[in-house]
Amino acid sequence: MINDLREFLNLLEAKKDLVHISRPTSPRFEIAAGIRKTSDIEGPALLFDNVVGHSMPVVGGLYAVRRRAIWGLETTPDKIHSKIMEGLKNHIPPRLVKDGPCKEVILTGEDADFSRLPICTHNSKDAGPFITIGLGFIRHPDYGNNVSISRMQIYDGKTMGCRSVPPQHLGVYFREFEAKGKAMEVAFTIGNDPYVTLCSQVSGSIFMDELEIAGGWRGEPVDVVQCETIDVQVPATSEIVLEGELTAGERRTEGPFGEFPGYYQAVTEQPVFKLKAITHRRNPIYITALTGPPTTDNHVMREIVLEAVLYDRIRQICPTVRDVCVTKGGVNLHVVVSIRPTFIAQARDVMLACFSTERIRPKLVTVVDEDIDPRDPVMVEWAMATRFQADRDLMVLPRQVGAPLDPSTPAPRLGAIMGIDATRPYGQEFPEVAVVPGAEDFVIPGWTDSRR
Ligand SMILES: Cc1cc2nc3c(=O)[nH]c(=O)nc-3n(C[C@H](O)[C@H](O)[C@H](O)COP(=O)(O)O)c2cc1C
Ligand SMILES: [Mn+2]
Repeated sequence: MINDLREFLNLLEAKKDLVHISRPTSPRFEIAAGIRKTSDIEGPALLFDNVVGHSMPVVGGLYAVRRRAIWGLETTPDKIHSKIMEGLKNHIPPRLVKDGPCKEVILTGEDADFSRLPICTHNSKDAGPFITIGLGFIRHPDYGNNVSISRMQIYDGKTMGCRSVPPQHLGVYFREFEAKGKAMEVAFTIGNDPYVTLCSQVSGSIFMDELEIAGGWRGEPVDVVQCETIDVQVPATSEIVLEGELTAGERRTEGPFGEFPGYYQAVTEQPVFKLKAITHRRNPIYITALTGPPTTDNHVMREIVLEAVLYDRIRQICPTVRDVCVTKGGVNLHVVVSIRPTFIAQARDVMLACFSTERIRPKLVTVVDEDIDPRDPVMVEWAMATRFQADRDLMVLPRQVGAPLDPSTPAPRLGAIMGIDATRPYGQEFPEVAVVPGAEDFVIPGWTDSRR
């Protein structure tokens, strides 16, 4: 069982999927450049051991490829959907323990300062350094605990901007505190095990505590400790914990920042986080993640959870679903579903199921037959080219709730959604696929097949 970030890094080291960068590397653009490069070539995770101006190492690109997210949850590609659903259905609440490694060093007062951390600047026009993979822990008297990632822009040693926009839960909680004139206590953890990290990507009911899902994935509770200065609990093995609060009635300019659709997000006014304490492990490891054009950590972390949630929903109306793929280029907005249709227009049913899944708004759902691997873009395109007719098989629903930050929409979150039925016409004669016998098993001496 992977219990913290360090154990995950050790596992990757053993799998030769972690490379140390030991020359001096700047947190301004240079670390991000390394992450961009390794993300583009599906390369290893990077551990920057020698960060200019800091003694803390920085890990980057940890979730930039699917294989590492799957290893992180200690499962395999064919079991990933069921593994994720197991946790979503069998919640195990966290266990409060007295002490944990994240309390080995406690910094308060003047010692609590963001300048101690190697916070990175990523894209050339970003407003400055951003914490990009901090897990926000909050609690609400009625809704309970919540875990989610929000990026944060550093203003100075004690303050940062926190992008929080409803229906995202952090934004909803905060506005309720603010309406009562109260600050909202928040702890951001940096550097967690993959279970805790990925549970932050489940967007379900506001009453759900995402840490219970991490417990479900683990098969045992996540140990949490009470924070020093606020009434919030955080995973005991976190590398770094930032304790503080979002102040009521205060906003500050946040952005620009290169966002998940791949473009700079417009500057907006966002709530302000005031730092009260930093606690960390001895020799802590800082982590940063990239967001921007596909594929980045941000896309992979979300895709893994979205696929499982969609798969489970589709399976209820179409038990003959084979697989669901949130595609690589689609910035989490394009979905391909492979099914064996059992009645007419079932592909359209599948599209509607995807479009009506809670808080998930694909922009395009393509449905293909069971013989098409939805993870193979060539075969998906082949199905579209040969089994789909636009006048008959295209479904366009205008003016729906669109994706946040999609720059092509006429108004924020308002957009058209589209379904493509690339399954063979149901119940009609259709030409048979041409097959060469024996090709799968044919060995070409000295040549390994890299395509599949
Ligand atoms: C690396 C990374 C960065 C993210 N940054 C943000 C962000 O700045 N703002 C935001 O609303 N969501 C962000 N997200 C997505 C949310 O964490 C995600 O939608 C989460 O499920 C929301 O949790 P909630 O349902 O409790 O609101 C990010 C996700 C990842 C993987
Ligand atoms: Mn939530």
